[in-house]
Amino acid sequence: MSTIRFVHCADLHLGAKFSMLPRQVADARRQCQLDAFAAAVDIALDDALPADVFLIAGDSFDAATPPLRELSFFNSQLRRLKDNGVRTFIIPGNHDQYQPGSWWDRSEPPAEAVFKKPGLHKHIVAILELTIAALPADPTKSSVNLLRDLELNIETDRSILLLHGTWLNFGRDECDVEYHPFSSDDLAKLPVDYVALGHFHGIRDATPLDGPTAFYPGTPEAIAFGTGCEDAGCVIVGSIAEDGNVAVEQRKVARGRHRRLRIDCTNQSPESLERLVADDLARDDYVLVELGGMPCAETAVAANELKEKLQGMCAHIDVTVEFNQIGEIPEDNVFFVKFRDAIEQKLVDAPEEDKPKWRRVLELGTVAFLSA
Ligand SMILES: [Mn+2]
Repeated sequence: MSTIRFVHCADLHLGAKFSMLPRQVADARRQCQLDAFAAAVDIALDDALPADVFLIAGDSFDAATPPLRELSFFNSQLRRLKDNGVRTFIIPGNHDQYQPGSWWDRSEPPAEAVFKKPGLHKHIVAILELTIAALPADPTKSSVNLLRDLELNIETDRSILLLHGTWLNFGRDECDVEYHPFSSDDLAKLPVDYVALGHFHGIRDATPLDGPTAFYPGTPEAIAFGTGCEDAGCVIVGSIAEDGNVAVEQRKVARGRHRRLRIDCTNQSPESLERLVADDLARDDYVLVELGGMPCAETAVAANELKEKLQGMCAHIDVTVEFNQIGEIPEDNVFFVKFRDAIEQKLVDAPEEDKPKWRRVLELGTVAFLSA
């Protein structure tokens, strides 16, 4: 008996729409998804440490009917694994859920096993003394905790469970859809060595205090801004030793990084605002900047030019501007207009070190006018 090596990925969401991005950028992101999946397969085929099994814990595709390009790419990567002796195990998720007659029935991915239908499945790989157990989702009963009354008997020395669902102890559902929820206590009771989870889009260690190692790898390539996607871009590479000892590490496969920056512009100068966004900007970043607060006039102008200024520094940047009230004082309020024009003139004339003070005067004065 030798050490078992595995690669665990989930939530590939191949063919995602990326509807928040312009069409060309969305196309490029879909290509990045395919590249990230191929990178995960490359890791499994690593000459020095090839994997024995490749696990996909749900949501291989973004939709129940995947686009043909994605479907054939997916199958070609599974073929690479199979041709090199790596056994692939797949469960559907809530996005690519199984229905009789769906593509899961029409397309036969070249995997060792696709666990499609609801219920407990067990697949023994005798040569590895390994059981792969799976609890594919039941779309008609997605609020049911599949672990609560589970009777799982394992007859081999080593075992892995595949499950797509919401880990309740994380505090919130990162995917907005609570799906086959379970708790850390449920995980702790499982008689397996490793739980290969899917559904959350960031990498999460769900290992209970006393129980099997359990991980969400997150999406290999981020598909949205927020909802865990800041921590996306990885797969889990792990091993189960002869004594059942499990070791895992995360491996980056993503090319791009999705980042959402929320900035209160109230006390920012144009320069400090630009620095806040630009400082840690990388070529392959997809960035959504949400500007709020109540900036001075100079910063408000700079905010509107931010996108143009920074778009060459990253793959894509979008800036939304939602400032409080400042524009809502009517221009026919002559006292306010006089005050504002006078302070803005001060801002132009004042030496650099005095400008923050005048910005503050403008802010406070505006607030005073607003509440008058
Ligand atoms: Mn999901």
